Amino acid sequence: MNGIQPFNNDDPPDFDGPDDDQPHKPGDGQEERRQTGILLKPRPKTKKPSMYRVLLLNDDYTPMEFVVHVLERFFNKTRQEATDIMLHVHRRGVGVCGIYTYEVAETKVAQVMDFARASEQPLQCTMEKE
Ligand code: TYC
Repeated sequence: MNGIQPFNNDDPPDFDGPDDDQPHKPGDGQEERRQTGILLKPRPKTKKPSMYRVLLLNDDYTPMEFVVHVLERFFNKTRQEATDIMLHVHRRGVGVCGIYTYEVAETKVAQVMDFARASEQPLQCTMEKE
């Protein structure tokens, strides 16, 4: 197989006349009929969303237990996972809490920053495109 799927006879193609080879505008749904004259079965156009890493930054003041609590509460980590991530951030300066779509990542960052501020901790949380 060459990966090209012609329409079968149950699903007759509708030629739209002798000017079928006319140029067309991008996005008009005609892309699959260009050049070859072979009609390809149109696939629904789905796009994977871009993903974003939510990062915690180390500082010298925020208690380790507070960071572990943040990871459990906002990132649904177990105590062991949270401890591992916290220690990674403590030692390396930065670490990944989770990877989310833009809106979810943005919400997590805001939740952590609000909670840290309300708790008078300097903990910093940010996000970056994957
Ligand atoms: N370095 C902090 C301490 O020694 C602990 C800490 C870990 C702070 C991770 C922030 O994102 C952080 N108390």
